[in-house]
Amino acid sequence: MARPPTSRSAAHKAPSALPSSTQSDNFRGNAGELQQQAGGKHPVLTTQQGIPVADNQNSLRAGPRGPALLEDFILREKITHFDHERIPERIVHARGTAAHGFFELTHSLKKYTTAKVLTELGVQTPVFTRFSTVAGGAGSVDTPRDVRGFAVKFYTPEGNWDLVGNNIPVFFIQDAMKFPDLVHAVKMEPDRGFPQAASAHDTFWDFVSLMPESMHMIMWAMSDRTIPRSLRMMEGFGVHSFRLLNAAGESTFVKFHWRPKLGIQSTVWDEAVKLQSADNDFHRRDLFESIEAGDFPEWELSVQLFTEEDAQRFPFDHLDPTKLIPEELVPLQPVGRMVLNRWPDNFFAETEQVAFCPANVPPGIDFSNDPLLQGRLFSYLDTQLSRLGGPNFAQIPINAPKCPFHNMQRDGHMQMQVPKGRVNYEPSSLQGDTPRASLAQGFRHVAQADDGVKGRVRPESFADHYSQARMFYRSQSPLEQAHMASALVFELSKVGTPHVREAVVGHLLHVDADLAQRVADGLGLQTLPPAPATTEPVQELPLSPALRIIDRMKPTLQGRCIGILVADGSNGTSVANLRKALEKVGATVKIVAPKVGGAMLKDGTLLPADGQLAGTPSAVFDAVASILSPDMGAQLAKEAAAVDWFRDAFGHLKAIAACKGTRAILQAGGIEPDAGVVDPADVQGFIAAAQTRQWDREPQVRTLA
Ligand code: HDD
Repeated sequence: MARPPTSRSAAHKAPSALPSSTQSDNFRGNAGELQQQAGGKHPVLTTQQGIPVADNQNSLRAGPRGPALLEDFILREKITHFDHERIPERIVHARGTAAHGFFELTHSLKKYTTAKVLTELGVQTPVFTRFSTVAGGAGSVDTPRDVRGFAVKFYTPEGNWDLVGNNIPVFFIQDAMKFPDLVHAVKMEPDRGFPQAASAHDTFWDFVSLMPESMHMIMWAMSDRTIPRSLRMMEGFGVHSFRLLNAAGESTFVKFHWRPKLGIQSTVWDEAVKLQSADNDFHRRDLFESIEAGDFPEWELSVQLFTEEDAQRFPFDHLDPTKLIPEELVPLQPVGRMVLNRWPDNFFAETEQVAFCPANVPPGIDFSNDPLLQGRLFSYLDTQLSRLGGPNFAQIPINAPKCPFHNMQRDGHMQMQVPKGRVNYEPSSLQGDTPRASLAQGFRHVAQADDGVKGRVRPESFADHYSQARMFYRSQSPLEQAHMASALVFELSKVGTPHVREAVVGHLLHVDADLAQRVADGLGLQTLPPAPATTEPVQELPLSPALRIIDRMKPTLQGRCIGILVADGSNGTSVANLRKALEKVGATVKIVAPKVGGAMLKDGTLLPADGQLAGTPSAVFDAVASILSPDMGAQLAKEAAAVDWFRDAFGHLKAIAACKGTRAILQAGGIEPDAGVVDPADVQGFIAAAQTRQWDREPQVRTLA
């Protein structure tokens, strides 16, 4: 076999692209010429120690075909750094998407708090907001059925305030003592390592069946809230009662609510499932694209304020995090808005390294005795010590306050500051510039008398596990109730252990007998299992229509995306007219074609495509349209991707604007056009239909429990 030349004279010809001063026997095959494409002025590549690097392609070797040398500090440093590029992912909320923005106060809460972020009108407080799924790992998909984290870091002039909430106003458990059990139960099962990012498995439902306090949150988890259409269309909740503290030392309880400007909207379950294959990054991409387009997501911050005396009159204990305060009971008062307007420069440095902690509150905000909150106050700092590698993570730019900060905390791993002077303790008399505590500006705690008997106790006022679960279920529209029943059937059908399935249905009997029956029927149970014993009677609480989603979907195309299918021979004028009309009312339009290079229109112009048909299923759109020649329509009617495009759009209750050429595809998909299927020439009709989902269609396309 012929071997490459090994003689020095043949092998060591320096590449001509190198300046003559760098040509030497030590360099060969430097691919400097490959790097000329970006243009601009490039700084010299260096090691971490600042040593300039001459060759970033070839490791140091004993001869061109010889072994690599240990001496190669450049190679070793590069590989060593790479080997340590990953840090432990969050045990929960590992998959996250974040953006920068600002919070602007519109109504001062001066009467209730001294916190400047809630009292100074018109000031834009910088924020960094991270949304997340809970159960899945960092590389899991965006659209499983799951609670979404909604964590906001306000960089206030009095230090960082982290409002670390969810898109659901209640939680599964009442006491932080149960959090590790809950998380172990919902994450992949420890012996088999699956399922990923899913609650539909035995361990989760086993835990739930033995923890009746989870039943209210289960109703939310099984509702359409956990399959949001977009991060921009989710509500957010601080969940717990917090306290506000005013200058006179008076305290008021507060609950925080975020409401999206685009309104709240969810997907349908089959769509969420298909999105998992269509686009793993569906939510992340949507947020990225909206911010890049200058279409900045916005939320209104509202508060519910109430006193201890008000709380005494509630038919539940507001310190129990499995309870919400219906807005019909304590109205929401809007106080400000949050706008997310800047995508992070670097995912790892910002989105991954950001560290939220519910204990981060500025003076004027304090905690309630909610036992779940009390446990959280400990957990986040603790987890960050190991996740971010030591006690100095607050110095990482994304975590550092944007106001001045000084203290005597010193040293430790990754210390980035170089404190000056002899004094690293307090009190001291040696230096005039050392930080001192300030009674006037410092954090004050609500002066509250607590003199209970020590014990591992649960208050009796936490014993009612079903009344609000019932209220939530019965407040939903019939269709949303059917979605919940179907979600329960889906999840429990993935549970292999019959007694677990039956135990959950037993709990449902306390929530709503009809719901229990529907789920039992869906599971094929021959008889209804017994309801577990309860210590408290289930109360008939007033219903809260504000908890629905379907009725509250905003009739707008803003924030929504329409796909238009075209192919060779499509009528360009029709496409342009439709696109213009849709964009005029705020929709984003994407062109889909059999080839990503685009379609050669009837008039001979090439219309580039945003997506290729086979890789851009209709699940990623809010409504679809098509403008096809009869020939192409007939051809595509034989194409599974095209037939699925329309069949799924129809099944996901989306409006369809289908030209005559498309009818063959609809026929192939067995679609019988209804009021939500219009002609693309009827632009206004299409816009009206696309602003909502075709809810009336649902019973025709799927059997709900
Ligand atoms: Fe938690 C992360 C929200 C209960 C312990 N939690 C985390 C995040 C959110 C929440 C949004 C992700 C923050 C980010 O984007 O980095 N958690 C909640 C809500 C809860 C809740 C709304 C109940 C009302 N959490 C809770 C309890 C405990 C924790 C009871 C422990 C006792 N949570 C953690 C954690 C995490 C976390 C393990 C994982 C990573 C991290 O904190 O930084 O410490």
